[in-house]
Amino acid sequence: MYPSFPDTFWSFRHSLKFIHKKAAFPPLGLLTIGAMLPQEWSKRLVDLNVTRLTDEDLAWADTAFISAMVVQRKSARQTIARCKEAGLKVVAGGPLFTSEYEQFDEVDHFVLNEAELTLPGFLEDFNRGCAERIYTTTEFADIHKTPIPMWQLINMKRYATMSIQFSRGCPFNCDFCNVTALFGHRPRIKTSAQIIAELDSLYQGGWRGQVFFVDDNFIGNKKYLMTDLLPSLIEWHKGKKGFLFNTEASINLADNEDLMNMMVDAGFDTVFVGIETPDEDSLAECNKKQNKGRNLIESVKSIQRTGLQVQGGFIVGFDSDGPSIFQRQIDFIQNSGIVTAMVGLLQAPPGTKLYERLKKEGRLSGLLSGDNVDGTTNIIPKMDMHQLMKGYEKILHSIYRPRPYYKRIKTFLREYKPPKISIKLDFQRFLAFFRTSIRIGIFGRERIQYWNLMVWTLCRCPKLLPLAVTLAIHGHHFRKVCKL
Ligand code: B12
Repeated sequence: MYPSFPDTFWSFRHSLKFIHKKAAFPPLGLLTIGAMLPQEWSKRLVDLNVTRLTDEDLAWADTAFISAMVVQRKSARQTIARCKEAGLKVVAGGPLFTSEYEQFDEVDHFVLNEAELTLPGFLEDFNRGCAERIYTTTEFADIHKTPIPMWQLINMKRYATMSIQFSRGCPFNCDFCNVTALFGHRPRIKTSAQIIAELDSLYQGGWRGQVFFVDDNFIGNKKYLMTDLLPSLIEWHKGKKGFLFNTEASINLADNEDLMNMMVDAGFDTVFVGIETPDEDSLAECNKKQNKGRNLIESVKSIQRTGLQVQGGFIVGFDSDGPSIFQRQIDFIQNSGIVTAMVGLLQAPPGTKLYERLKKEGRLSGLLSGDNVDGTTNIIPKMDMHQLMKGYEKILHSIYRPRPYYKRIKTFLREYKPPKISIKLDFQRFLAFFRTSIRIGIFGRERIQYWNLMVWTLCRCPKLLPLAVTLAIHGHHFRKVCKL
């Protein structure tokens, strides 16, 4: 079972209706677990983001395996309660339970951390009828053994994007990020053969469209990428249409032109990068070495010029942030042409260096909401909280209101080199354009900016029209989530 997401930045809930999809991403953790459970077990996957949990589902099952992130906490509680009422055993795993299992008394068994390591022990005991309450480990798994996700458990048509994972872990040590604590400092990778097999299974399952490489940092092992995985992906793409990739990577991607070109040739069109802040002192404070001492705008633009759209994460609330930080962030975002800019307050997840420091300083307060873009935080900032909140709201207003948002799309499209590989304009995409033109182009308050962008794009580079429409749809979603 996969609990539902609230209406967040990354849920893309308000964008999905334009393309007639129910959820943005499938629950990759559960699909992977599905393939690790005994073959002879009958399995059903109930993703509450695309379907309802029925009484018939509950009557059919005898054990519920539940996965969630912290942001799904509320729905996870409700789902667990329903399963228990129906007399099911509940087995829980994934990020939410790994970080706060003590809060879930009703769960029968916790299989925490990476299931490659903890699930076999649980299954052995479970089959013998003597399963313990908690299975955990301090080791990191060898993902060469991770099986192909069991795509048969979902109806792919309900999702906007499919996901696959090439690596876990990140070579950097940003002090607010828990990735190294959770997944290690040395990136662990799958082989190219594993990735090609996963892509083949998606292709044979009928998927055509976007595939998200859900890596913490896709370029953690550049050597293997350039000598093995990317050449294999370039080869795999030949003769196949309708597949595009996106991923997450660090800004030093901009330093390697060959790597960027190979990614584009392999079918990548978007990359999410943690920019965080244009302030050098704040970058030093959080140990974001890879972003320091460089012209960040120029790095972003050189990635865009290669044919990769850059999405960016930004943070305010560092100790070094002064009152000018809000306008500096706004100017940076507008000038960089980062259309999808995720701006959050600094938060300190347990397990991070930042958490330990603020604990010592007595500057932690309350639980994390699990959504790092909802304007909440568990830290007591140096800056006055009221000033920080006001500044934060100012950033959201200044980057997502229609006028600056559409201006930023143009800044981006001016720089962006349209990649050779693209998804053809089929009937579904045409319908999405039609719906957008009615909902945004006629009824939306941003209609003037919308039509202006359409005409501008048609005249400048008609090939980029589908991208312009997609970004217009995302803007609509961001304004709804930010209540602008
Ligand atoms: C892809 C991804 C996303 C995607 C898609 C998420 C989705 N719906 O699938 C997007 C971009 C939307 C996203 C958004 C966010 N994300 Co995110 N995301 C990831 C990422 C990079 C990969 C997740 C993944 O698919 N992994 C691959 C699968 C195979 O791994 P897995 O799910 O962890 O499953 C393994 C184990 O956990 C376990 N397992 C999982 N479930 C179960 C269940 C059972 C029963 C068992 C036995 C075992 C088990 O077995 C699996 C194999 O080992 C992870 C980091 C990471 N490396 O995992 C962060 C991560 C999950 N995200 C995180 C966060 C905080 C967020 C956001 C709140 C942050 C934000 N930037 O705004 C948002 C919230 C989402 C929302 N809609 O509001 C945190 C979660 C922390 C927590 N304790 O909850 C993580 C861990 C990153 C981090 N630095 O801490 N995210």
